Amino acid sequence: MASSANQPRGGKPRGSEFVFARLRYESGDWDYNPKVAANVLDSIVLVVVPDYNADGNEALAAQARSRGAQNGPEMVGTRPNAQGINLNRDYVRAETPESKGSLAMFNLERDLRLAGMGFGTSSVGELGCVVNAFDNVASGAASFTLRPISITDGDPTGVPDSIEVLYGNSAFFVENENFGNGTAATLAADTKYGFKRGDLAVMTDGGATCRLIQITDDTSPDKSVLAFGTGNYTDYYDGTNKPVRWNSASASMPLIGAGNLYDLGPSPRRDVWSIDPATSTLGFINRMSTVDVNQFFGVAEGVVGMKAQYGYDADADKKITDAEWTKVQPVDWTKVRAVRVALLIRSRDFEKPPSASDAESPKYRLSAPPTWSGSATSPFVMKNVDGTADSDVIGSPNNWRYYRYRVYEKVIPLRNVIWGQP
Ligand SMILES: [Ca+2]
Repeated sequence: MASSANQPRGGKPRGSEFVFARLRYESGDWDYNPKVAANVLDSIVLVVVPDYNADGNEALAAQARSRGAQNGPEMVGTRPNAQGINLNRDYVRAETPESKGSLAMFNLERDLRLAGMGFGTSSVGELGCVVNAFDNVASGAASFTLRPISITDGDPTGVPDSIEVLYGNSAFFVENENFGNGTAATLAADTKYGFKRGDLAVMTDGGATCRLIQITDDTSPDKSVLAFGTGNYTDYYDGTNKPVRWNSASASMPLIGAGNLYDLGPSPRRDVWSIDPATSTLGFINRMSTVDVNQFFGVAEGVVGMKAQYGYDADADKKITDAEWTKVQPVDWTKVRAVRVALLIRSRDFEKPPSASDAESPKYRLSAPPTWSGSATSPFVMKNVDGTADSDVIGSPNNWRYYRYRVYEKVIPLRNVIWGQP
C-alpha cells in the first residue's frame, strides 16, 4: 500500500500534475507500457490526495505575489493554508484541521481494518452471541458481544457516534477449530496447534452460547487436549509463571461440550472509539487492555463529529450499494462487509469577521453544517463551541459558523469478514 499527499505547500502545482499523470500511466491509459502499468496496480493499493492544501491552492494570485522566489507558473496559490500555516511543517504539532484529520483517520482506519481477526469465519448463529467472560485483574464480569464492529448511534441524542471494534492478534492461527469433550477446564480440539499458553479463545456451541477462555496448558501428549485452568500457568510468550487472568474458579460460566473454538491470541483488543466532548479529542478505550481497561487514549484533537454506518450486503451480491449503508443494527453480522466513517474536524481559531456587517456575510459565516455521504439520513449535529445547544449568536466565537472544517471520510472493508465468509 502506498499513499501520496500532494502540495502540502500550495502554489507548487507540479506535484498535483505529476500525480494525475502517474495515475493515468498506472491505469494503463497511456501508451508507455500498459502491460507493466497494469501489473503495478494488481499488486499495490495506491491512495492519492491530489491537493492536500486546498485553501492555499485556491488562493490564486500572480506568481510574483504568491510565490516571489519561484519561477512560474503565472498564477499560483500560496504556500500556507488559509490559517497561515505550512502544512508540511504541521505533522507533529498538528494545529491545522488537515493534520488533525489525517492523524485521526489514520489511527481509526488502522484499527477498524483489523476487525474480526480470529473469528471472521464465525457462522450467522455465532456472530452476535454474548461471550460470557470474567476478568480477574480488572473488571470482574466482562461479557461482550462477538462481532467485528458495533456502532452506537448518537443521532437520537444529538451526539457523535461511537464505534466498538473487536479483533484478535494470534500470529499462529486465524481459523476456527472444532472441539469436543468439553469439561469445566479442558477440551479436545481437532488439532490444538496454533493455540498457545496465554491465548484467549472463544468457545461456542455452534450457536448462541459463547464463552471466553484462556489457554493455560497445551503440553498434553494428546494432540488435541487444551486446558483452561484457574491457577497459575506458564505463558508461552514471555515464559513467566503467573496467575491466569481470564478464567475464574468462582464465576458461573456455561459448560460447552462441543462446538467451535476461535483463537484471539494473547492480546486481543476491544477498542471503543469515541470523541471526548470536553476536549474534542478522538480516542479509544481498550476494554481488554493489560494496562487499564478504562483509560482513554486520545489520538487527535479538534474532532467534533463522528459518523458511522454499516455496509450491509442485504442482497448478498458482494457489493455495497448506496441503499445498503445503514445504522440499523445488523440481523445477520456475516453480511456486514464494510463500514464507512466520517470525522468532522474544526479549526482551533475563531475567524473573526472584520466588522459587524461582515459578521452576517456568507464569506465569514457558514450557512449550513458540513456534510458527508450519509448526511441525508444522518447529518452532523452542530452545537455551540462550548458544547451547549446551537444558539447562533451573530459574530460570537462560541458560534460554530465562524470556524473552518474538514470532513475526513473513508469506506473501510472488513477483510476478515470478507475472507472468512462464503
Ligand atoms: Ca449488495
